[in-house]
Amino acid sequence: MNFQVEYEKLKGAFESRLERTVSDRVPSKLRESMNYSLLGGGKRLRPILYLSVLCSYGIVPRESDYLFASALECVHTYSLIHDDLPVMDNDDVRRGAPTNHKKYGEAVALLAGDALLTLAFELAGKCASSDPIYAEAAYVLACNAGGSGMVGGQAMEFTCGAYDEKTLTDISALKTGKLIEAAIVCGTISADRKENIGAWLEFSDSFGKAFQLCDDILDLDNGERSLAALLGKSNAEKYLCELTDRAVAALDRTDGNTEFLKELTKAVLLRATDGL
Ligand code: GRG
Repeated sequence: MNFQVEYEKLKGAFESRLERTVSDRVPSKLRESMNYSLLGGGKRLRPILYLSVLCSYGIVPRESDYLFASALECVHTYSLIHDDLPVMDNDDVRRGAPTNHKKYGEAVALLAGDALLTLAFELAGKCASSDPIYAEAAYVLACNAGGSGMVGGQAMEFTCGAYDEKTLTDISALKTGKLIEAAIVCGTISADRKENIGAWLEFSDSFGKAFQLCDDILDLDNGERSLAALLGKSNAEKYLCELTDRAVAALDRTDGNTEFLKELTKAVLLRATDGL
């Protein structure tokens, strides 16, 4: 298996569907703003994790799986647009280009985020109406994205006051970890392999922690509060390698063919040193 070839193939198959996700009925400025962020690059990590869980059990993703994968990417994209707004992180650049509000203004960017979040559940609902197995996946996505998941983590970051190791770990488990967990758990549900959920949750726990740590290490020069800054670069890198090993070991317990996921895990998590 050539990892890079397989990754580009899966990403390409996903993106060709994603291009058709935002309806022509959406008013043109709003549609442009939604597509600007939705189709403006990114690793497509959460959809690829979801689809790879299915593939690990020899399942060829159905059109409804691409729809569900798009729902995950819509939630991720909305979170980035809102996170960049002046009232949150106030960032001007994302993925090397102006942030959504810099290009379209704050009102349109806010609404593009709202519309993408709503679209995610329109897509998940469409999947559930074609096959009831997706109803549970939609429920998991909602739980992990909302106040007790990703949004809750973002809220904690703004309100917690103290930034010790435990608090930073708790914030990242929600803010970053919960959407990654949703991708993996929803893949397990759609594959009808809930008997393997324990191993997938272990994978997701280590992957989520390592993903945030890797992002922190890449961001160390920006002087932001983070676990990597607290641990120091070399300890953070050591811990990142440990978490990556744990994630890869968990994949061996899933009862699937996880060669691709192992390569993906190493490429994504060790990009602080290697690059993807
Ligand atoms: C609900 C407003 C709101 C925010 C939720 C996810 C989030 C919290 C904020 C986004 C900012 C951020 C840096 C989160 C940490 C997780 C992370 C590294 C996100 C970037 O994800 P990638 O690397 O992005 O998958 P690409 O560009 O590849 O899609």
